[in-house]
Amino acid sequence: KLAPQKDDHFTFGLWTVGNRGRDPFGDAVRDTLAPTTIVRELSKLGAYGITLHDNDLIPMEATSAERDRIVNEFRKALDEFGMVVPMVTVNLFYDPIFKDGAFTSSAPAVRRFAIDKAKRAIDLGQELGAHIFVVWGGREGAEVDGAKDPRDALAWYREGINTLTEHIRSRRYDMRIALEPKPNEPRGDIYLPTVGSMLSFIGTLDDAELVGVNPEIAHAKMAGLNPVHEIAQAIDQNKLFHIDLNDQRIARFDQDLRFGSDDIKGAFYIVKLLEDSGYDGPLHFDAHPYRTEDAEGVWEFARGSMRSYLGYREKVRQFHTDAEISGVLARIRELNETGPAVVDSSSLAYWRERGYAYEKLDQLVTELLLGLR
Ligand code: 3MF
Ligand code: MG
Ligand code: MG
Ligand code: MG
Repeated sequence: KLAPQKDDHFTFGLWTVGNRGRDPFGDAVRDTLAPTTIVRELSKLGAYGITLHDNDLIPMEATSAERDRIVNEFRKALDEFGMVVPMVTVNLFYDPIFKDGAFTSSAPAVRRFAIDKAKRAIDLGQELGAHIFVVWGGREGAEVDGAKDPRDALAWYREGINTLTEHIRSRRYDMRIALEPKPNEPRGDIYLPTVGSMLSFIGTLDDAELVGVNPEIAHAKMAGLNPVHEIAQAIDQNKLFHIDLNDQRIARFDQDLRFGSDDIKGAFYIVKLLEDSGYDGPLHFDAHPYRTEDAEGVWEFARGSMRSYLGYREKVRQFHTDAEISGVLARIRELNETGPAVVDSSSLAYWRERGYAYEKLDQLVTELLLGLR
């Protein structure tokens, strides 16, 4: 029942299972995994596809001959193991060139370099068959607001994204851009920190139709927000182009925990929202195995991510078919639709005193998730 199938559309970033466990206080604890090994192992576990940053596959300084050789070898592995690449992204955060921003760098030369790098990553995505290009502006932020006017930064950011949509249109690629908000880390503050701010920014772009969002559960939680509401707002505006599934404790550093491993009720409502809304894009895991893990733990992490999603999906099915839960939901509807039709002086007391039966509903969901139903 919890065995992942290709048509579940589970995908992983090369950088997720490939994460070597470095943190700000400690060095790598695992060896580098070859991209082709990741493709093979994830395919065996039932994943549908792989996503990548340009530099997860192609080193920053590769010659064009090296690049072509690497891409060919990777495509061979994709074909051999029946894996697809639905999304490609660009690394605009690792290289020290980007320490004061990429699209929002104060230096025009860096901004131009960042835009060209992103265009090349879009071309790579096209070559690998991707239809989504994610942009996470990890260095688009500031610690010193005196050094750069945030209005300039936003204008440069807009110019960068406008150039990318223009590139996609002029090449006639079947590709859309998904912007990924994050409130902070690695910058002290990152511009456009939430889904809501990203959606409003998208409305100011030249080609807003081509641009949506890639919400990440952990990023919403780092800002103390409710990911269900963030994702719902994206769905409401037809802008949920992609999603990063993981988990996170509130008020901590970026943990990138395995999806559904920390906040069980929160994960349940995320899966419920995705399933009930008919989201049919990739179910993409952007998380890291614990730093304590060896290679075996890495594949446990991957297996667990997919099993958990399927487990939550099964709980959503049970939610919809559980007679007692359906009964409470019917009672809630009835309470709302019967009773005095207007709130006026004669019905004030009724509307003040009535209950909503949410305690009962919440307890039933809790028991469902505890496996007691
Ligand atoms: C950082 C992230 C990023 C983005 C990725 C774009 C390295 O917290 O979530 O992962 O998801 O760069 O897809
Ligand atoms: Mg993240
Ligand atoms: Mg992410
Ligand atoms: Mg991260």
